[in-house]
Amino acid sequence: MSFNKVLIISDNAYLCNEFKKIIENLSNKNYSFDFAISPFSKPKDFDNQVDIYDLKKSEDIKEIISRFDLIFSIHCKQIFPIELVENVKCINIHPGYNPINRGWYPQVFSIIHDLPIGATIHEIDNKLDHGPIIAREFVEKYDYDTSESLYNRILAKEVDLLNKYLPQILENTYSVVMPENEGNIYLKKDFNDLLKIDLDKNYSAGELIDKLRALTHGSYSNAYFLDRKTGEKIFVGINLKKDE
Ligand code: 0FX
Repeated sequence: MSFNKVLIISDNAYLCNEFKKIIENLSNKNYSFDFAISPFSKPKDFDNQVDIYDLKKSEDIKEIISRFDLIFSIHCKQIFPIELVENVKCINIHPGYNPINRGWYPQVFSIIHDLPIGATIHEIDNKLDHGPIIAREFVEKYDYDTSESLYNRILAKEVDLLNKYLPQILENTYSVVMPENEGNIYLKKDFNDLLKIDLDKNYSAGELIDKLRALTHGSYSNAYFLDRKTGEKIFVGINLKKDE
């Protein structure tokens, strides 16, 4: 039986918009789609009408279970509680290739640990970025990538996978493969632990360039060292340009 009442819960306005474009182009119009965000996201950042769901509140969980039969997490920053996962089909779009890049900011750790990377659509289970895999594909990773350039390639791959697989997910005709192993998982704390550059530590040139590439992402202030006189944080990024 196909799904009908679909909730998209997200904290990423770009992906919400892309999702909206994909559903506008679906040939089968028999579905209803509602969008929601987390309490810490701002509704004004989202083009479409959004509800707010707090997945720590049992009344919100009960409401979701009663209203929807399929839920997409497209970069929703809340953990889906087991009560929700066991009562409604929940699907996650992850900016990493499961199980190699589970967890937080996967492209950062892919650069640091030289891991292959891509994007995954999977069913949510009780562990992070872990359930049965519906679709996954690798993206290229280059020595001249920063976190931002690699992230943008992964986002494009996520949209591409959604485009290809959304009809069969809605029809409930997709198939899954199980992750081969537990893979790698990095958390927000692991990202925070990367940020400080110790001026007295010996890094190889490669290690230091990789650390700076992994922490260079648009205007975010990530990597830093401490000013030798004042002890203030000095943020540092890297600028890379391939010889054309
Ligand atoms: O929404 P999202 O792209 O993804 C994150 C997690 O990486 C992902 O595993 C999880 N499923 C999802 C719910 O949340 O995160 P974002 O929009 O906050 O950040 C996008 C990129 O920006 C991130 O990959 C790295 C970069 N960034 C972000 C922040 C806030 C930084 O480099 N520094 C930062 O302080």
